[in-house]
Amino acid sequence: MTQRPSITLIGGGLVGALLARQLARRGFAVEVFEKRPNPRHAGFLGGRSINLALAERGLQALRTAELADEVLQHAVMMRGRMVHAPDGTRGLQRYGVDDSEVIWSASRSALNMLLLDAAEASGVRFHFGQSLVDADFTQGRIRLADETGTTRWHDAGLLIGADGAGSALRTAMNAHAPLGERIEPLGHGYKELEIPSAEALSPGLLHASGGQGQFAIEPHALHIWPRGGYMCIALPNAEGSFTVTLFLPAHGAYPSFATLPDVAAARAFFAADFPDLLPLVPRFDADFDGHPTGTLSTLYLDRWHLEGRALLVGDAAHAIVPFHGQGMNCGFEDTVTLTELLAATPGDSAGVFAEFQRIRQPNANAIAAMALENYVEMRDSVADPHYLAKRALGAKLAERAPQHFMARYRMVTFTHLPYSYALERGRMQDALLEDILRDTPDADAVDLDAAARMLQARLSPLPAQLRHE
Ligand code: FAD
Ligand code: E1W
Repeated sequence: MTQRPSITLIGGGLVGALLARQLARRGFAVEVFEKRPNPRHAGFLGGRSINLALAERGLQALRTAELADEVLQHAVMMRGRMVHAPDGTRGLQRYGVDDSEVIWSASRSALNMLLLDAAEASGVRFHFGQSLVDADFTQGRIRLADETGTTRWHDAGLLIGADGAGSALRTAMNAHAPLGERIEPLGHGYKELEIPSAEALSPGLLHASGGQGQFAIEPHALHIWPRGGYMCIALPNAEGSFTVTLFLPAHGAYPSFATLPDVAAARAFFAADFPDLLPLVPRFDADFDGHPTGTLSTLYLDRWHLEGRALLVGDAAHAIVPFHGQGMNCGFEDTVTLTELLAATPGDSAGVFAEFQRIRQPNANAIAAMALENYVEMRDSVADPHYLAKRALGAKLAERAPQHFMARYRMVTFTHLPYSYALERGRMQDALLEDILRDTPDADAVDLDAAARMLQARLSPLPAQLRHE
């Protein structure tokens, strides 16, 4: 039998906890050092709710860990995007034809706790309140600080960093041998606000908004208020509330976070640009003042590993902007690839780490690019006639020739096709749509038989097995 190295994971967040579970189930001894205190202890509960969209890739990883059903029990189904136009009208654009193509809103803290419980049940040992501050890769040791700031050295096994976008393991690796780090700030920040459950809002408002049971607005949707250079979104929480996120330029001309110096200015901006949303956020002032303004960047590295000694996964290796809702989903895919590779050749960590990067880096780069593009698409193009014509023609072609055309959003969100394939295929499909619309700008006037023939001549069929490989 091949010797299985013991594994030292840094970070017990979403990706670290799931990876720990997967590795333990494959027979690895895993210990995890997590900076924050144990979230399952009293004191943590009752914090504000932040949620994330879980899509097919993340779900598939959870299935391999036998956790998908349990996660979905606590999640809220989102059937499509509900677009709230500046004039107050709204409309649901379904993500798929039926409820087999939906995404799920999950509570970040509940999901994290479920994954910690599951990893522990598989034999993982967690050390909370222990943050990595340094690593000695020659000696195979890490330096840890406890909550009092006291540090100690600890003999580490194979080191894996799942410690997020600000990874301390990455900093230590980079000091040992440069990783070719490049951080590209988006220049936009975000602020989280809360729409309480309908019963917590006034009865008058409940009536005015249509009274969706305990939810103030349609629960089974991802809500978007596109406004050109910026936008708000809202995702439902199982308890009936919604978490709203305002995305806005950090600096520059009004409106930007820099031009909203106090909460009165922020409220005036909201009243002018999101008049239908503001009444649903009764604690606007406290939320805006009390919640930090988040920053957004894309992280690119030339190398994710230090020979066979240390590897970065999840946001620590490839943090992206959140506009495709794929950061966690991508990190969850990482855990499946890495676990398979390590289980296949546990004695060759250098080979495994290199192979992991070879497989995952092109995909991480592809979703990074698509996430950036989706911000522009979300906030601006929803009202752009050319964009709408392209989308309409794409929908017609997908119906007419489903083996040859699939919207990029669907490839990313509802299949396991590599992200790099979705990006490349999307470019080719886009070029075709542009060519057709150059001659016939009105999507309804396009000769669909001719367009389908052109599509079949120019593009190879999509892979046959689309949903489950
Ligand atoms: P993290 O979740 O950041 O976890 C890192 C862990 O490491 C934390 O527990 C942290 O405490 C710990 N840690 C940090 N430093 C140390 C240290 N020195 N020592 C020990 N432990 C340490 N993704 C989606 O798929 N869908 C979405 O809808 C979505 N929405 C998003 C919205 C926003 C506004 C943002 C910012 C991101 C969103 N994402 C979404 C992305 C998602 O949050 C990340 O991709 C995901 O959290 C990455 O998981 P991770 O485990 O790699 O990192
Ligand atoms: C999803 C934070 C976040 C999370 C998401 C999405 C968006 C916009 C944002 C992309 C999307 C689920 N998206 N939704 N509708 N069109 N594109 O699909 O997760 Cl801002």
